[in-house]
Amino acid sequence: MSEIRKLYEANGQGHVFEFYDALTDEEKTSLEDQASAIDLDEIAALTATLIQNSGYETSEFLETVEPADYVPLEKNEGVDPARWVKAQTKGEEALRAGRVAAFTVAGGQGTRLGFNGPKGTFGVSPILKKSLFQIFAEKILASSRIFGRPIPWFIMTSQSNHDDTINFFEENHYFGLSLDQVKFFSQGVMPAVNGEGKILLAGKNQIALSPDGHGGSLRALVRSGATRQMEAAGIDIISYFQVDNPLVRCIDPAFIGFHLEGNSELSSKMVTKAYASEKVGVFCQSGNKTLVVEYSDLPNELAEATDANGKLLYRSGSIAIHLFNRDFVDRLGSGTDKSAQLPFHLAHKKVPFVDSNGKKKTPEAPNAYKFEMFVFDALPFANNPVIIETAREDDFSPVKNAEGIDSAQSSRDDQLRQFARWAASAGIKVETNESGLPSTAFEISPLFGDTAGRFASSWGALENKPELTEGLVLV
Ligand code: UD2
Repeated sequence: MSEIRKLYEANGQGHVFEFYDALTDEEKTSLEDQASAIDLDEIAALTATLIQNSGYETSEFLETVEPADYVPLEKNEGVDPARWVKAQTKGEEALRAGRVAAFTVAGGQGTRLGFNGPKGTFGVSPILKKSLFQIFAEKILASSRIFGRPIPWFIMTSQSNHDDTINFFEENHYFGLSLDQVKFFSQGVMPAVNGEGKILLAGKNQIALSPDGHGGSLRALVRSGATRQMEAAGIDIISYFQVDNPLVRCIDPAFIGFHLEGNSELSSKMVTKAYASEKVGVFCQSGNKTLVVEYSDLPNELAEATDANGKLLYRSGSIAIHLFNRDFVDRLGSGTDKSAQLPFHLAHKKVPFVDSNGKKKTPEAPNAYKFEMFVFDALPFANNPVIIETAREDDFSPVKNAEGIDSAQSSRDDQLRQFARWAASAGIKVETNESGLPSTAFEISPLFGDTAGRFASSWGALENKPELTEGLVLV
């Protein structure tokens, strides 16, 4: 019996090799490789703490929790605009010095959207239906041109969408980026287990594996060699964003400036929550630690509490836009510092499996537990975390659902509203409804202008200014 099989037997997971003897040599090797990559002690510990003790411990800090501090937006009353100008300048310097890389987590399965393919390939722009990846690529290209340095872009995929993602970039010639500017790596996996902690088989030679959450990106950045490549290129700041948000400013100089000024290891953007029950995590403070409390963990009385001005007290919504210091990613992602490990969270899901007779079963109710890490759980380990406010309309309109809130439609409308604001501020007459939605649908490429100011200067430089007609695309 192979060593790995013995280890599984000794750990009460021998059933993983139940069909082993009937497998081909190739299948045997594949199963052994999958099995070797799993840390059985970790699975046993997670089963004992998370499944059998039912619960991720949030109650302790809730006794001492307070809203986290943040830098309010420049336009808010009482804010010194010079602070923002200084941050902008500092961030621009860092960009000109080539210290920043863009990083997208794109390993999620996108089940809620019901789209069959890597989510980044989903078309979202109003007229051209540009994919999320193309929009990010053009924003990164625009920043690269402005700051005179090709900004590297790291993309984390998962095993199931890795090849399709790379093929998409190849077919589209990297959207104008150079081939060596875009780097892909796949995130880690965790096995699904049943209520007793037994690892499930997805096939006779296949363990039921799923991505280890966006928090797995820290490990994956280190394991893939990405942080070493960054170090070699002189990059010490990683601009992190999710694949689902076409409005995100992939590279934001002022944010970078605040991060540097605060000597922060991990900085985050917040938006004021639209309403108490909005499904975003909330930035909180507990003692000297900053953390994000997921909406599902925030008790109603805290979610609904208001301050003296009637504003939500816990209003700092996390929109999953962060800046990481490369050193900090190395510290957490390498796993060498045992006191700084991201916790796993539990998801109870329907996972198809092979039963002990070798029959494939598709469960109708959740039958399995998956383990995922969340990237914002790195916050309590970070020195001097900085949180800045951002205008939702300039940074956040994710595509998560097939319809309704956070759908392709709502995100398209938000993109149109942004284009209309930029056009209006450049002196173009744009007819809008009371929500700011233009009556004429048009599109602005990030390469024409990626901010109101740069749009205005490109527009000003046009010799023959086109009419703002339905379907106009400014490239
Ligand atoms: C996330 C946050 C929520 C809020 C919101 C903003 C969590 C638990 N909640 O909600 O607080 O900030 O985003 O949009 O994160 N991904 C991977 N690998 C994985 C899992 C996810 O790369 O294993 C990526 C995925 O491709 C996507 C992002 O992480 O880009 C977010 O994942 P999600 O859709 O599961 O997060 P969501 O909407 O529940």
